[in-house]
Amino acid sequence: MSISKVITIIVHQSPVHKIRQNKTIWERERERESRRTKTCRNSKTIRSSQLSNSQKGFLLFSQEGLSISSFCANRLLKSEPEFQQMAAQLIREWTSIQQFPAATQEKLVNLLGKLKNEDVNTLTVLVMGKGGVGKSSTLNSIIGDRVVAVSAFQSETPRPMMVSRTRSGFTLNIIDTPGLIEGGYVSDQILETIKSFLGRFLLNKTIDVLLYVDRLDAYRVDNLDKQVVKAITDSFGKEIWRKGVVVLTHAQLSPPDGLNYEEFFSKRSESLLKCVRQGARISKKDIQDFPIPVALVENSGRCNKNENDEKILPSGLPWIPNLVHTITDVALNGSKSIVVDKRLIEGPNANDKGKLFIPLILLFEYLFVVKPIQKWIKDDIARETRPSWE
Ligand SMILES: Nc1nc2c(ncn2[C@@H]2O[C@H](COP(=O)(O)OP(=O)(O)OP(=O)(O)O)[C@@H](O)[C@H]2O)c(=O)[nH]1
Ligand SMILES: [Mg+2]
Repeated sequence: MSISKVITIIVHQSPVHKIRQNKTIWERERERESRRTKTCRNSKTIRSSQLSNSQKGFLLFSQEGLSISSFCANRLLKSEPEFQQMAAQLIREWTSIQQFPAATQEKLVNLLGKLKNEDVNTLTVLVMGKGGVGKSSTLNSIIGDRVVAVSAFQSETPRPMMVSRTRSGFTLNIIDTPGLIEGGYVSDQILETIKSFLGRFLLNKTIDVLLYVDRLDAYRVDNLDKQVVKAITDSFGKEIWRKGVVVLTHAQLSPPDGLNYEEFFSKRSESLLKCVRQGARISKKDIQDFPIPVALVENSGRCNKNENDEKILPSGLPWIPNLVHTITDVALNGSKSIVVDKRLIEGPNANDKGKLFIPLILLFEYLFVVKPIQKWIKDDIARETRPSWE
């Protein structure tokens, strides 16, 4: 019997399933659960061997959005590759779409219909960027549920995580990744973790859209931004930017004095797009042929809403359907999706690339710098005239 079947049975037979159908029992169970979570928090380590399979399955589902013992689930999943694998492969019905207001739901269903009409039945979106910029929050906003952990103060995404949802035969996969910077540099190790995750779960499948996330309310673009773009390009190829969307979070901001919102947005997006162009070494012509769209996002619960209860940008545009619309356009823009093959998984990453040239550079240095200097010193000594008192 497959692992997912076993878990489905466990969950259907678990009290959670029954509780969900009955609100008062559910409420009582939550109280009991919060007591259990406290006990978990107090115990220093949780070993998976201390848990039965049904408890593991139970925790797995709570990690995937049932919001029970998420603390315990987090701990278990962080330490258990086998269960990360199960979580990643779990495809669930996209029921949380019903959390959106009717107007948003209708637009989303229409967009999924548009993809299906073009024979696109699966869409895989890779979310990348620096740490703390709102990658996980954006994933949660698109799904309409808090499926991945979010934190203001520390990285809550230690390794990649794929969330898969189906609706009327269409599957949406979104891969959340850890921030690429560690200790002020692009981390090779994080890039390797992302690649090996893709190799495990998406081998010979495709990445159809890249969401490159940053904040709208950051005023400067620096060399580190360029390094992040370069690292993504070296790992996935220049072509990934043909499938790219620049996503700017914290969109509900007051621009600095002297600029109105539109001006601020256009300056910020221009400088980021320039950084992407330079970091990815894309020519001006290429970028004109394939402009990278920029989408604004406001993940905060304090985001303004319109009369239909949809979260809106300062311009009044409902941003969730707008973001999904942009994703759909990029998916259907005619350029090829990125195939996750062995070459991509095992290929060099940003910082490894130059290492191949190190022996050649050392040889060059020896032959054309060290050797001539040695010869020059020897000749000089030979030419030296001895003083008369010696
Ligand atoms: N006001 C506001 N806060 C946001 C927005 N997006 C994210 N945040 C907050 O920013 C903090 C970091 O968000 P995350 O979604 O965890 O960021 P991340 O990029 O996934 O972070 P790492 O996984 O650590 O790399 C959290 O406190 C979020 O609530 C946004 O659009 N507006
Ligand atoms: Mg995150």
